[in-house]
Amino acid sequence: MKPRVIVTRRWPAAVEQILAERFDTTFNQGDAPLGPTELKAAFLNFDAILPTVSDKLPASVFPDADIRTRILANFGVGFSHIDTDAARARGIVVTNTPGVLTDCTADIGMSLLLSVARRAGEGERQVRAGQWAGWCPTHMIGTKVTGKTIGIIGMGRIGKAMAKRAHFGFDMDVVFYNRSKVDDEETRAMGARQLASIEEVLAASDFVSLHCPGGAENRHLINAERLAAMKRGAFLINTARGDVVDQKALVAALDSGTIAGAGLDVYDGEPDVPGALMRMENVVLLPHLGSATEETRVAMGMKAVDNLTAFFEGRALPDKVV
Ligand code: 8YV
Repeated sequence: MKPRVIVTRRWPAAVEQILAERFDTTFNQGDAPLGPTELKAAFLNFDAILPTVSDKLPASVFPDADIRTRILANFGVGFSHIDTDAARARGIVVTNTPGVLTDCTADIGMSLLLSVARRAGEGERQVRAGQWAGWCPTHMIGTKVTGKTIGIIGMGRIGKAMAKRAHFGFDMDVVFYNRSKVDDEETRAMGARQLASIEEVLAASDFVSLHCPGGAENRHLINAERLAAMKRGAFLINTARGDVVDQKALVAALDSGTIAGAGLDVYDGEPDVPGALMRMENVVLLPHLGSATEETRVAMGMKAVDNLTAFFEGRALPDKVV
């Protein structure tokens, strides 16, 4: 008997094909996100659930008895949408897909940084609206990127990839905050300096880029006080998780000129995006595209397949988080 597996959203076709060959797989043909009732039922009926960031899995969705599910093989590196304590308490294993989305997420981070500094979104809107009156020396003046200082909050794989692009591509100085000490070949090669506090990084940086996990531990890590600690004229880039930033405080800081702009790929409560942000010209808004390339999405799916296959063959799990 093949294990019963449910894939909560559509995945790249090549990966779905392998899943269908190896497992008794149920796909979500309509691709609509599952609600709490459907997710709860999935725990009772499937040996494995393959969720994504669009599946909210708080403790209340985990049934207390008759659970069939033994593994949540998450499609994505971030897993703050899963209550890992609830999983652990029920003996459910959780895996993720690190490594394969590092470069593409950093690329989107850099795209946001460049777009907001050089007013690319605003410029594109002007051209498309037929409102461009032609070149002049004072038209849509932005902020120079090359040679500035970038502050990385969370110097993990993606933080380092972002810093590398900024330093080697744009000659930027790199400062960073990370809870544990980071002292390796990669950071030394960039001349990156680890500072003792988030406040020190904020004070030193022309661009602040967030690369820490979401969830309770980092909720509203960037709040009104910390936005005020940034340089006036600095930009905030978020490709991590929306809840890391207090969105109301961000709107206020952008409104009052406390910071110059923001580039966002993630939102608290996405896909809802605050109307106030949508009305601001100095904000670049992307719809969570960090890992959205053909190569990366296939690689993420294959990682989930590897984790799942290892689990059901009783082998060590490549990417176990619980
Ligand atoms: C994924 C991401 O597409 O992997 C992550 O943590 O943020 C995204 O790039 C998403 O999480 C899929 O579940």
